[in-house]
Amino acid sequence: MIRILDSIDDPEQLRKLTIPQMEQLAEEIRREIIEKVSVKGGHLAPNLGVVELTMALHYIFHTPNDLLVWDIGHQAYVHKLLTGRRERFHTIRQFGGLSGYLRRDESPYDVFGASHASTSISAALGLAVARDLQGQDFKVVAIIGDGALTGGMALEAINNAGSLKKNLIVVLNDNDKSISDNVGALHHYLTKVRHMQTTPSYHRLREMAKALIERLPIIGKKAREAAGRAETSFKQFVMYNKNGAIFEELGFKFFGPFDGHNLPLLLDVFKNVKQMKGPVMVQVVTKKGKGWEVAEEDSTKWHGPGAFDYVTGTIKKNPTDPPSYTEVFANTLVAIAEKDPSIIGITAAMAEGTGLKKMQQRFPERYFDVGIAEQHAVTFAGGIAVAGLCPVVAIYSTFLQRAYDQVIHDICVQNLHVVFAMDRAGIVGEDGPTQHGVFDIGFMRSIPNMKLMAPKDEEELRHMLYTAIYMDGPVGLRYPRGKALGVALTEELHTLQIGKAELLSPATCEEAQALECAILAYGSTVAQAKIAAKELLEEGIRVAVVNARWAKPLDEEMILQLARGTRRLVTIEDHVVATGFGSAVLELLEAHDLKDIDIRLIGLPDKFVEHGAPTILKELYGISSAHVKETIRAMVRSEEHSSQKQGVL
Ligand SMILES: Cc1ncc(C[n+]2csc(CCOP(=O)(O)OP(=O)(O)O)c2C)c(N)n1
Repeated sequence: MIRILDSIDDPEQLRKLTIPQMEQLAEEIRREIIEKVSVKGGHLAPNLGVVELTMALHYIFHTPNDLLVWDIGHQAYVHKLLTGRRERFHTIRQFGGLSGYLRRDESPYDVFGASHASTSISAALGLAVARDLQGQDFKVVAIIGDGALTGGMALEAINNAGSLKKNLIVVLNDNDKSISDNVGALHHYLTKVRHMQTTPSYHRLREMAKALIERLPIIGKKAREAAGRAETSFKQFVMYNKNGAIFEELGFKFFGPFDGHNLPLLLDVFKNVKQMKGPVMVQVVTKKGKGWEVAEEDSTKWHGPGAFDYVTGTIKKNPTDPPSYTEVFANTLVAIAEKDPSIIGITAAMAEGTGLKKMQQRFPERYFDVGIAEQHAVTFAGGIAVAGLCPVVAIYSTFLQRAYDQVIHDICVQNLHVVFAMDRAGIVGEDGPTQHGVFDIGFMRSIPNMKLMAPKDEEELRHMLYTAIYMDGPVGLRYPRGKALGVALTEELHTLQIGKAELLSPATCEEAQALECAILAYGSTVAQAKIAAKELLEEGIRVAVVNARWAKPLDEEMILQLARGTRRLVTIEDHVVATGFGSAVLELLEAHDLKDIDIRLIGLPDKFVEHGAPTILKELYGISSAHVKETIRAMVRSEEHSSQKQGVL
């Protein structure tokens, strides 16, 4: 059968379809997304939930002249399929392929890049203000989920938009879920609004709802039919009640909740709100995973699965794989919390991703999901620390960027004991530039009082967490995404000496000093350093390998000894070179006037690293044993060369 989807090269073709054709297209889009995402993984449930919503928006708004600003962009696969990217859709999230989020350089339909939450209303308001200043005439629509609405930025933007009174439409895609269950008072409030449809009080408000219809400038055929039909249809059409008034009080016209899978209804609603003046909010109720039973039943599991079998509905996983760093972190935290009632776990809407779900299950009273609110999470932890308890903020490195001032102003200035467990540090892979955690060493290292460490493997991660919990002041512990190394885990936890590196080979610093070079590796890159050293030995080049453990404080004594002995250092880290661990080593050499040490820093360049498999990206940017080897060979050769030259002279 010929698919309608194959004839949609841009939204203009969508606008020519009849309602039955659009309904068929919705099914084709769902199938396409399930099949293509199954190959390499990606965001599934959020996209299945917005098929009709996306179609209705592109149908009514004249994109790309009218602007759709998606929040996060993880739910923009349907948008991509409808805006000329269908043929490349199978490349999504792969190196050289389509991004898994929005990118202005990918399509004129991607109005504002995203992937971190809660930015859409701010960006849309900026676009609306600029439109008016420049005397232009187009619509601006922000589409934000109920999860993203818990982020402070979204509320700041609503506050601003409600008073600026610009023409701006905010579509609230309310599926009752963040990645896990949504949280917070605002969430409870929206739940109440949704449930009003089915409560007796609804009937008392029916008259009020009718009055609302009068406020709509166009009553479309479908809307009129819906309004005129039996009460159940009416309920589906439009609802206005005192609960929704919170947004009205803030200066928005509020409409909803509407069934987000009823295409004719959505078309009528958007046709109406398109005509309106001032800020408008439309609450659309959707189901995450809609149309695929397994994903509807457990949308958290299917939020962003890895590769899966779409026939059986099972996620592919190798049972012999070692645990992830996240799992080891979470198990260790719970084990420590078993004995220590002062431990508090805090997450900003990433209970599954950070492993803190385990804390929630074991110690619900000592676990806090604060919503997508990283800034609040950090200062909230500060309050807990002042009271003498031990908050552990488990957070992705990239999302900690959001809370930089809080880390400085609320935690470090006061030297509070807060543990930052920075998951997904380094190159994360397929989620790309906005999600790589490659700036954290730099932005944390530069803050007074902060201490920083990174483990070489999962066993060391456990002892580092223990160390972080039982030391003073602010401390950050970074560890990578994905599978750990599979090393054996010991029973007992112990603290590590603060600022002390581990010399992995040779056995003593004196022996190391006599070698040709020392590799100082931070965190997960120790593995590459070890391989490089072993292979160089086969070539007759003998190098020392140091597991640096600490980026702050550095093991100054060991690094200076090795520098003075070998005269050659190579640093390696899964982080940008600028401001990173290697830069810290350079600063140390400079401070001790060691200007003639041959030192090379291996890390990421001054550019945003694209998306793709971590192995591809690491190879490309030289975070690899091969690059360490090449670098050291070149150092040794260039010196041999220059000493030969000196001999000739
Ligand atoms: C600042 C920030 N913190 C955390 C995340 C991780 N994250 C990605 S999607 C998501 C849930 C978003 O929920 P919602 O906005 O309701 O969209 P839905 O997936 O339910 O459609 C979270 C927490 C993020 N993208 N940005």
